[in-house]
Amino acid sequence: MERRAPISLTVAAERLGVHYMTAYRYVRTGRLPATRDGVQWRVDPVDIDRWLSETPPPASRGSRAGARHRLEHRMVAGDVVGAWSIIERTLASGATPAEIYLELLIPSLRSIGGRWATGALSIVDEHRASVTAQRLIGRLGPRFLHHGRTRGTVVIGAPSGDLHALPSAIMSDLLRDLRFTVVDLGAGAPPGTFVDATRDVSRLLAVCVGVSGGGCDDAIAATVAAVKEAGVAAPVLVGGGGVADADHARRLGADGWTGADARTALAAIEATAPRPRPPRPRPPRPRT
Ligand code: B12
Repeated sequence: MERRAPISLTVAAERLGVHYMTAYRYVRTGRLPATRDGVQWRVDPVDIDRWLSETPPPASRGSRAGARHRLEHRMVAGDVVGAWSIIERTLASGATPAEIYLELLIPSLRSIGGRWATGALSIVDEHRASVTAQRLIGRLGPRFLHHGRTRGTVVIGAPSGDLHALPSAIMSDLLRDLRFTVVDLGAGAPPGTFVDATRDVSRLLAVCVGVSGGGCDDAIAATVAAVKEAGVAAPVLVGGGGVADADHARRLGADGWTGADARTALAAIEATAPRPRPPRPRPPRPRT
């Protein structure tokens, strides 16, 4: 295996998600191996990986943060059964399926992406974690389906060239939970596919193009243009990590920007829909 360069204690603390002084205490008490380089402490990234995989955060054992931490490590290990049991336990302790996505799965995926970007995880780890996430989403999906009339239809997907399918799958479930009908096109959908998906749907509210990384501007612009040229009246919203801000979205021809986060995206999409009808008041019971 390729040897990675030692890292400073500041970087080690960041990766462990603790304050510098806490990491320093781990070193001074011998819990985290480190070597002296002049006045600096140096830590082997392998020891950080070992620590993260073996040590649940002590302050949060049994808590949502602890579950998130354990989930991330089961995902990286490709352990679907272990990962699912963490989700089941969290659901049993009162979490909603939406909270599983917003507080456990999305932060875990983001953390895995960050650790991959800094070299702490390999591309194999990232792929294994993505496939595990896919299976977890498959098991959670049915829990977001509700009976009854929906608020309208949303077409969602990632454009040609973007291989990230998990964001639109997760967003689709969260939208179904909010009582929308969703046509999820997944990753790499060509402009014509977005157009075709808008045909014959009931009460189309929005066409949403989500992009996870940069470099997809041409594909997004082509998708927006194709939907507009087809005469689709519903707004086209773009967002995700690959669209920097509302100005960027406008330059791509879109009607709106969803932000780069699931919560802002849900709010932007919800704003295109009529407000849900409040529950009908029950008629008063006749007095006997
Ligand atoms: C899993 C993953 C992959 C998997 C995807 C597997 C799959 N089936 O989806 C694989 C391994 C294939 C992959 C490939 C690559 N990836 Co990748 N990947 C990730 C990772 C770890 C998780 C993505 C994910 O599902 N996140 C969970 C979702 C739910 O969170 P989210 O991405 O923040 O998405 C939210 C927003 O987009 C938001 N949203 C806001 N508005 C809207 C609107 C709509 C319509 C939608 C749908 C969503 C949305 O909702 C989402 C929910 O919160 C991210 C890390 C990260 N930060 O997320 C990197 C990441 C997105 N990948 C990255 C990179 C660089 C790549 C590669 C270029 C790597 C390479 N050199 O090959 C390729 C690109 C391939 C391509 N052509 O697209 C970078 C992008 C950096 C950038 N800004 O450009 C990230 C951020 C990693 C990093 N930290 O550097 N990747």
